Amino acid sequence: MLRSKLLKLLKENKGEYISGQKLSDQLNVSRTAIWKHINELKNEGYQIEAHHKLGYMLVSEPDLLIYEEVSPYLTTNFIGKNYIHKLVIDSTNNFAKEMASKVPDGTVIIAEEQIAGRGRLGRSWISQKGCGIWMSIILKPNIQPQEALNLTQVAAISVVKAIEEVFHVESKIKWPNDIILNNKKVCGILTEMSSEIDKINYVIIGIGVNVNCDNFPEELKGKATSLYLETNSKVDRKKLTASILNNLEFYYNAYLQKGFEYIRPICIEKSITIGRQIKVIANEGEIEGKAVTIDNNGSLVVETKEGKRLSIMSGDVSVRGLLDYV
Ligand code: BT5
Repeated sequence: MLRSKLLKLLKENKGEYISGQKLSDQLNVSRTAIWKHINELKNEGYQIEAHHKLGYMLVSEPDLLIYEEVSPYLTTNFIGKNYIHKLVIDSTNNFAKEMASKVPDGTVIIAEEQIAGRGRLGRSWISQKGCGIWMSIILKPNIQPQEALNLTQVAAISVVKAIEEVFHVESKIKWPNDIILNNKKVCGILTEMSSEIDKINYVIIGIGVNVNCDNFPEELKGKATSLYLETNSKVDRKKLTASILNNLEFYYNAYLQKGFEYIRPICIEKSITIGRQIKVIANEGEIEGKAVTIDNNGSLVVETKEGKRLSIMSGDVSVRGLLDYV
């Protein structure tokens, strides 16, 4: 990949000129080819100064989640090796669905803006331009379809760990798919799959993180937040994207090799739901009670007023004292 190699050289010499001749010698291509690629990079937002004698100097990189910007922080073996970046898309989960059968395990689709970002049950997900991480990861695990719900938990702990690693702030998981920071939602996860009765074709994990967003529509005020709003400083989306993917590969492998028991203690430790009074809208109807634990299958165990213990595989949970349940 000439482009990546050229960018690497420019980055290594950031703030200094590197001659066109040196670039063409090192990359073994003509100076015209270098010039063409430099122009392409400029069009993408790289600020590159060109001097007829001194050559080219990289001044700044664009704030885009393109592969060349995220990959220096990636330590994965398969997640993100195939990486598709879009400036605008309807929904990365929709695009992932169209691509899933044709692309390798671990493919990442990421967009700067979604115009029809989706939540669960047909709800919408606000995904403003350039301020968040809107991405979908295609996985092809050899597990039973009913176990795929565990992957939402795998993704949730990966996001929590990544936020901790990069920004040293502790977020919590509102079972099963929300990440909460200071009592507001900073990230949502949408897991979708295609399967036969006993075999998964693919799972799509859609992750939306509000990173540098500084305003939300009226209906989300008081409910949604961003890392920027909570930490008061603009945050590096590239590092966070890579860290989420690094953690995801780690916990996904651990889950596949050691089972849900391995990640269960982390899900419990990071849960904001357990120990609190909750309301769940589940297949079984509306259930009210205290969230007691997460069991070995990843289900939420709820104890009702009558002292009955119920295991819930999936559902919409409101936690008393949090967001809209008071
Ligand atoms: C979710 O659904 O939280 C899943 C969100 C998944 C988004 C990612 S982005 C990449 C990928 N591509 C997609 O199209 N989707 C995934 P749910 O639990 O149903 O929550 C949806 C609710 O969250 C909405 O009804 C709003 O109340 C609220 N909401 C919408 N946008 C938000 C935002 N940016 N931040 C916080 N809350 C939001």
